[in-house]
Amino acid sequence: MLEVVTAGEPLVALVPLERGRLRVGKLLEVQVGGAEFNLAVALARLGVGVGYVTWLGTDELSELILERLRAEGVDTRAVRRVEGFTGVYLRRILPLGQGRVFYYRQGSAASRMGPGAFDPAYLDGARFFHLSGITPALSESCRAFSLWALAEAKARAVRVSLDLNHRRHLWEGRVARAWLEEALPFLDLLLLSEEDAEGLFGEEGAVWNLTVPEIVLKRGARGASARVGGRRLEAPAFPVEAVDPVGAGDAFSAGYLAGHLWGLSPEERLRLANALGAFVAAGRGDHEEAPRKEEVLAFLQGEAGWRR
Ligand code: KDG
Repeated sequence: MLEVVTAGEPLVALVPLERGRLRVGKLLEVQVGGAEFNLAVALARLGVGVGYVTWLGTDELSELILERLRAEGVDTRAVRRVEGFTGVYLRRILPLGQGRVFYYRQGSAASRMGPGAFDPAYLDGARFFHLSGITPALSESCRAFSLWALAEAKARAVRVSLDLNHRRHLWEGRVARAWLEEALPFLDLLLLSEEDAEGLFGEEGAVWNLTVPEIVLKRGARGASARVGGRRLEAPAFPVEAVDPVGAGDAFSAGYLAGHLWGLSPEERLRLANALGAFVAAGRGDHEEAPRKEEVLAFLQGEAGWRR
């Protein structure tokens, strides 16, 4: 039984083994990323039944992605193979910690998804449909796909969550905001980073006025805040040495969704989400360090705000 269905573009991530400029030559590790892919893996490790929707090409990298999904126990029945290639992204971290990504993804198989890219009956019975704001930024057809999929989920009484994940290299803030206006009526849960809140709305406070029943603001090392119904909440982060924070936000969102599925209180959902974010930020890779359910529960036991 699928509890969560998510849709998006997987990317092969080329991650340098050490910090520094790529132009001088660095060893790169081949990993897999993509915001929804990371979330799907993190949920599967928590024991949540999760299905991933995408279009994969016919190249070797598509095989790698499919293998990884299967190995992690993510349902792939709605993955479609089409002519085309897999998107790639290259990471660079300078010695003082400034990170940057370089995308090679325009025209990829997944970026050609559009309305009808999967059979919407796949959503039947799911508790959540999850999307990131990266998918609508990929192409005009993906923009249409995202709104179509949100409407299909809503029509099937599947709750909808969106992780805004604004990627400035893909679309301007003005365009992202216009899309969000269209998506808002479908949303039950909006997750976004503090940086996106300030970048897109000018000031963080404006986010709390959006008409979404539940809003979660990720503050990285400063924890998280939420508005659930009319109630405002705060939760501190777990202190970690951030080795590679890319993907920590996706793990956070996975933890928050799992908290809903496990019937946790809003406070506990935030604790669980912060813990998942900490696990992933403390290791290399976009999702490699996402914990199993028993690992994260053992970590949380004895922590303030955790009574299970
Ligand atoms: O949240 C992590 C993602 O940003 C990363 O895995 C790659 O999906 C990605 C993107 O489009 O930047």
